[in-house]
This record gives sequence, structure tokens and C-alpha cells, in this order.
Amino acid sequence: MFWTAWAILSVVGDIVVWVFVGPHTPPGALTETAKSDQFDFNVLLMFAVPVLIGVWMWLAFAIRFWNVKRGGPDPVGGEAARNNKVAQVSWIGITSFVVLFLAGFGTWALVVDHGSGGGEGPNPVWSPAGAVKAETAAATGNSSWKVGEPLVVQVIAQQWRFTYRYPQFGGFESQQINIPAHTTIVFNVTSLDVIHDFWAYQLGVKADANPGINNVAYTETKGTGSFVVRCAELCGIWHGGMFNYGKVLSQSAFQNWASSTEAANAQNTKFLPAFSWTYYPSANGAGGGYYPAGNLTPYSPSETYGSATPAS
Ligand SMILES: [Cu+2]
Repeated sequence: MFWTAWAILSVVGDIVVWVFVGPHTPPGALTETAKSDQFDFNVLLMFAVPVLIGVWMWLAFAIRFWNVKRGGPDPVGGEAARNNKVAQVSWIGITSFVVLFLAGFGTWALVVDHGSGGGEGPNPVWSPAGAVKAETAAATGNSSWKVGEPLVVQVIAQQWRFTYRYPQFGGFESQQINIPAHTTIVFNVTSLDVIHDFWAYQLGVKADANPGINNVAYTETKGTGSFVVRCAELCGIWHGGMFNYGKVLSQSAFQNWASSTEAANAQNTKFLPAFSWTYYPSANGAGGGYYPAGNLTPYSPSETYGSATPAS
């Protein structure tokens, strides 16, 4: 009786949660990665709801039947768990199944296409069609973005700000991040100083920003919308203030924004170091430029070479 009621309530609870709560589970469905995160969380919820209902029902049952009245008769105890084969086998069996299934599911969900863990890191285990080609072309500094192709966005973290470089738009750098809808985005994340973490919540993207490392994270945008970027690695006193907002724009609106920003920033862009996957800030201060590749002591205070040469 108790377990029949539990089974019925669990099925009803799961259906109600899947239909009415599921579509609102964070981080939403702004990108393919966010959507698969949402699916994973909903699968966890399908397990959590029956457990929650079981706990509540057991609590209600215990209060109703095992309570003690002041001055009343002694309560009637339930069956002893010791030596109760049904209780023991089902307890061990069910908990083992739940834990092992979720461990397997979690591993699978991390590694698959658009999973949270597979397409990330300096050497991703998978990459979307065209992404590597777009990155290779972007590294030359001479590629441009066309609708339908992957967009390369470089995320540069430093204490305490994110800036974004768009190598397919002349390599301009902006404090704003806008990306086009229905497009594969290739994030290349690096840092100029300490370890930060690029966490674009509604995009379902999170990647560490390490100095000297190019950390890759892929996603594919769906509709338009806005998202927040926060630093998710304690990086100093203003860590908490290290955030900004971004937008997924329609492809034409993005094209307009990127082209006009490229033109508006051209005077500044030519003083930036050439586009590169990582940068070493000068020990000589902001005006001292950047060290050439291969310098073995990039933070030596006595170095004098390496001042930035503006591209003409
Ligand atoms: Cu930070």
C-alpha cells in the first residue's frame, strides 16, 4: 500500500516536474551546451523527486503511526531492520543502482558532443565541424567571418576585467562581448596575469583562464538573448567585481556591431600586439610592450626590448 502510493506519486511527480519545471531549469537553453546541461539536470531531478517524495511520505507515516501520546500506551514499533532481508537487499540494491547509473550518465554527458567537458581544454577531445579550420585561419590574422561559419572569440582575462578579441574582424579588442545566433562559437580563453575563469552562465560555457595557455571551449548558439560573464576563480581583491554582460544577437545585427566596432577601434587596434593565442605582459609596465616568443625570462625586470610596434 505504502510503496504502491509512493510509486504512483513518484511517476506523477516526475511527469509534473519534467513538463512544468524542466524547461525553466538553469542554465536555460540559449546554446546547445546550455541545453544539454539543462537536460542533464532534469535527468538528476527525475531521480531526486521520487527520493524526496519517499522521504516525505515516510516522515508522514512515522508521525501518524509511531507517535507517542503523553500518558498513552507505548507506541507500536515497526519491523526491525536487522535481519530483514527485503529491507537490506532493496536498500543496497537501489542506492547502488542510483549512484552507479548517475556516475555513468554523468561521465557520458561530459564527454559527448556538446557535453560540458569534452570540447574544452588546450586539446579538446572533439571539435565541431569547421572549428579547427576557423582557428587556424584566425591565427594568421587574415581571416574574416562569414555567416554560417564558426566565430572565433578570444577571451583575455586580467585583474579584474575580461576583454574580448575578434581575430576575424581585424583583431579588435573590446570590453563588450556579442556573438551571433545559430552559430558555432570557438572561445579561446587565456589570462595576462593570474588564473581566472571565464564563466558565461547562460551559454553553459566555463573555462579556466590560465596565463600562457590557450583554453578552448565550444558552443553553438540558438536564439537571441543575453548572458552574464563572471570570473569563477578567486583572483584577487576585486574578483567579485569581475563580470560583464553579453548578448547573442541576430547574425545581421552581430555583423553590423562587429564591423562598426572594428572600424571605430582601428586607431587603437594598430597599437595592440599582433593576434596571438597567449600574451606575456611586459615587466616594464603598460607602455613597455610585449616580449617576443621564445624569451625564457618573460618577467625579468631588466629586459628592455620588445616594445610594441604599431602595425602600419
Ligand atoms: Cu578573475
